[in-house]
Amino acid sequence: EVRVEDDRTGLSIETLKRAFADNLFYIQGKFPEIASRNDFYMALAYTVRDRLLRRWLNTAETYTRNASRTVAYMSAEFLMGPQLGNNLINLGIYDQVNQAMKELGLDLEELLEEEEEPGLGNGGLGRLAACYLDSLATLEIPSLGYGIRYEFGIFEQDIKDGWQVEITDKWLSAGNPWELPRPEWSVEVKLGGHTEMRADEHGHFKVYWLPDKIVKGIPYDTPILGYKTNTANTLRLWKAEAVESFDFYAFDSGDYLGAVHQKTVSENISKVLYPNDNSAQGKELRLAQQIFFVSCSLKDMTRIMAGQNVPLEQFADKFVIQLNDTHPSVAIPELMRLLIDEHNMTWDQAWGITKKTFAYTNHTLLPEALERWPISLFGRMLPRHLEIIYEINNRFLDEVRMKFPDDVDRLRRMSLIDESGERYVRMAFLACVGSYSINGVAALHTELLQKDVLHDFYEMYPEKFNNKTNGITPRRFMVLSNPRLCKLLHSKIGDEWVKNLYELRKLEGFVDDPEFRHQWRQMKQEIKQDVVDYIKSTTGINVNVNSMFDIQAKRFHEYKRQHLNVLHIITLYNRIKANPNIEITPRTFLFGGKAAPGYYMAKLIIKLINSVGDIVNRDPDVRDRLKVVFLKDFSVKFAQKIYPAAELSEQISTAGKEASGTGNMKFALNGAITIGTLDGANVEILEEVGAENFFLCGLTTEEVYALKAKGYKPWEYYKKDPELKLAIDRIASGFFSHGDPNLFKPLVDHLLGNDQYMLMADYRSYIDTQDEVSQAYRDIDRWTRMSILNVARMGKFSSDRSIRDYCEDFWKIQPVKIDLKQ
Ligand code: DL6
Repeated sequence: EVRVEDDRTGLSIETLKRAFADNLFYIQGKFPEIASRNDFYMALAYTVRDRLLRRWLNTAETYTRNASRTVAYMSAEFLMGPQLGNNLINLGIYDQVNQAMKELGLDLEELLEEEEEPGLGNGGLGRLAACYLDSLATLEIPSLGYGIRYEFGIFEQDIKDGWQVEITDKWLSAGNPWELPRPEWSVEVKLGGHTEMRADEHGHFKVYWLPDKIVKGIPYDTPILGYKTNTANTLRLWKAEAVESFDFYAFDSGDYLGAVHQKTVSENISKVLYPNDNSAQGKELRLAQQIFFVSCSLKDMTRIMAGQNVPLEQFADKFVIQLNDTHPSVAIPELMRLLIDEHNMTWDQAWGITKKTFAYTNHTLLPEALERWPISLFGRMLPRHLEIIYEINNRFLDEVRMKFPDDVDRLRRMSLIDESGERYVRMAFLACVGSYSINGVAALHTELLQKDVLHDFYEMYPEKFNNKTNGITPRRFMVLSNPRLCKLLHSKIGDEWVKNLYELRKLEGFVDDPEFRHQWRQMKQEIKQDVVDYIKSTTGINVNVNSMFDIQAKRFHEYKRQHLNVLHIITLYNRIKANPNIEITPRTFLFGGKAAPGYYMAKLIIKLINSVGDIVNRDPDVRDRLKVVFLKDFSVKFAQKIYPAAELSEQISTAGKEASGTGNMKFALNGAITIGTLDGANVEILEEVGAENFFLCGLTTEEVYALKAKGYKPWEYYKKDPELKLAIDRIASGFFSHGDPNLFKPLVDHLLGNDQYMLMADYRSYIDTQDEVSQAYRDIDRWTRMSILNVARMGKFSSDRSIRDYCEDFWKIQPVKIDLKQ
C-alpha cells in the first residue's frame, strides 16, 4: 500500500521537506537560490504552523461544542520568546525537522536564530504570563490569553561608552508568521466624553455614555500548543485602529491632514510597550491601553458566549478572569458597565456576576509600582467608569462600616479613592474589592501582603487571600535551551520529568556516582565553552572557561542590587592590588538586563559595571583571574543561552522587596547554585534544595524592618569595615571614571546617605558568603554534588505545579481532552 502524507500535517522527514519547499515557493515567493535566511525561516515557520493549525481548530471546535469553562488570562504583557523552537519541541518534531533541514543543506540552529522575538513584556511579570500559557495548554486547560499587540515591544539595548542606549524594537518588520488577524471579530471601544441620564424607550431612566472618541480593536491570534498534547489554546492580542481610515467630514472640509492625524492618534494606543518594570507609569496613553485591551477582551468574551448559547447571567460560570497585576483591573468597572448599561442588568445582578468572575494576582510590594490614577485624568477618559467606581466604593465602605463600626481611619485607608492630597483611584484596592481571590506569587510575598501592603483588606476578606508560588516552564527553560543537560538526564532518568518535574528527584540516586559527576562536569564545561566563544565573537573579551561563571541577569533596579555584586568585584580587585599573588578563585562576572530608559540610577549602575570591567579586565596584576562582562540586550532568546552556563546565580535583592523572582528558578533548574537573600521565592528554593546547597546571605525581612525602625545609618557600616570603605572610596575617587569623581557621585551619595536598599548593611554578610562560595568551588566534587542536587530538587518550581494549584484552588476548571480529527 502506498500512503501519502498530507503536506500540511505529515511529520515524516520527506513530507516536511516537501512542505518546506512548497511554502518557500508559494508563501515567500522565492526559489532556493535567491532565498534569504529570513525566507527559509519563514518557510519553516509556516510549515510548523500548518501542523499546529489542525490541533488549534480541533481545540476551538471542542471548546465551542462543550461550551467549556475557560480561564481568561488578562495581562498587559506577554514575553513569549521565539516561537519556532518551542513549537518544534511541543509538537515533538525537533529531530525530524533538524534532519529535514540538514538534507536540504540548511542549519536549523541558524534558522532559529533568525526569529525576531516578540518582546511584549518587561521582565518577570510578562514572562510568567508566557510560562503559564505553556502550562495551561500542556495541562489541557481551556484558556485564552488577552493582551496588546504592541507594534514596538521592549527596546533593544545597545551599550555606548558603557552607557545603555535604547533602540526601537521593530519585531514585526520581517512579518510574523505565527499570528492570524481576525478582523471579523473587531470591536469598538469608547473613550472620553460625558454621561447623561435619559429615559429609554420604556420610560426607565438610564445612564448613557456619550464618548468623544471611538477606537477599533482588531484581534490577532497566536496558537499556543501544549507539550505533546493535542491542545492548542489561543493568545489573542489587540491592535488599535481608527474606526474609519479617514474622518470624512474633516476630509470634505479640506482638513485632510487633521483627519489623518486622528487615525494616528487611535493607532498610537497599541504602538509601544511602556518600558517600566516595577514602577507605575501615570500616563494618559497607558490608561488608554488598559481600557482598550480590557474592553475588547470582555466584548470578545460576550461574543463567544453568544456563539455558544450561554446566557450572560452565566458569565462567571463560563469564564474566570485572572488579572495579571492591576494593569487590567479597569475590567471590573468595564464588566459592570457592559452588564448594566449595555445588557440592562440591575446593579446587584451585575455585581453578583462581577465579583464571582475576577481573581487578582499581585506582583509587587514596591509602593511606586502600585497603580493609582488621578481622578481628573480617569474621569476625563472614562467618565462612566468613574461613576461606577464611586458606587462600588460607596457600597464597599458601607460594608467596612458594618464590619468595623466607628473606625473612620480605616475607611480613609481603605477607600478606593485616595483623598490625602490630589485625588486618585487606587487600582490595587479596586482589584481586591472586585475579585473573589487575591494571591501573591511566593509564600513570603503573600505573607507580606497580608501583614502590610493589603493588611486592611486581609482583615476585611481573609478568605480571599491565598498564595500561588510562581513557576517556570521546563519545556522552554530546559528541553529547548539546554539539550546537553537533557541528553544526560535522558540517559539516567528518562523524560518523564518534562511533564512531571518532581521526577527530577530520581537524579539524587546518581549523586554518589563519580562517573555521573564527571559527565555532569563535562557537560557544563562544553556549555561554558559555547558561551566563551560567543563572548569572544561579540565583545572580543577572552574569558577563562575554567573560571566560575557568576551571573546576574535580570532587570536593573536598585532593589535587585546589581551594585552590591559590583562591590564584591571591587573588593576582590582590591585584594589583588594589595597582594597580587593572593590565591583567588578565578571568576567571570556576567551581567545582563535592561534599565527603564527614565531610571537614571539604574543606568548609572550599568555604566559602573562597564567602567569597573574596563579597569579590571585590563589590569595585568589581575592576570585574567577576574573578568567582568556586560552582555547587552538581554532577552528571552539570549536568556536561553545564558542560564545553562551559569554556575553561581546572584539573587541578592533586599529582603522583602522581590515578590518572587523566576530567574532564580531558571538558573537553579539548569544547575547553578544560588547566592541569595531570604527574599521572594529564594526562601522556597532554599527550603527545597537544602541549606547545604544554597549560599544564604543578608538580613531577613524582619531585620530589615527592625533596622529601619531603629534608625539605619549606612555611614557607620562604611566607617567600620575597611574593605567596604576602600571599595566605596575607589568609586568615589574617580578610579573607575578616568579620575572624574563626579560621575558616580550620585550613586555613592545614595549609598552613604540614605541607602534605601541597605547595601551597606548587607555588604559584610555578602562578602563573607562569597568567600565561602569561592572555597566551595575549589572542591570540585562538592560543587558538582550541589549542582546536581539543585536540579534534582526543583520539581516544585514547574509552572505546571502553579497552574494546577490555580485550577484546583479557585479556578475550578477541569482539563478537556482534544481528539485529533482531520
Ligand atoms: O510574578 C512575576 C514577577 C516576580 O517574579 C517579580 O519578583 C516581580 O518583581 C514582578 N513584578 C512586576 C511588577 N510590575 N508591576 N506592576 O513586574 O513579577
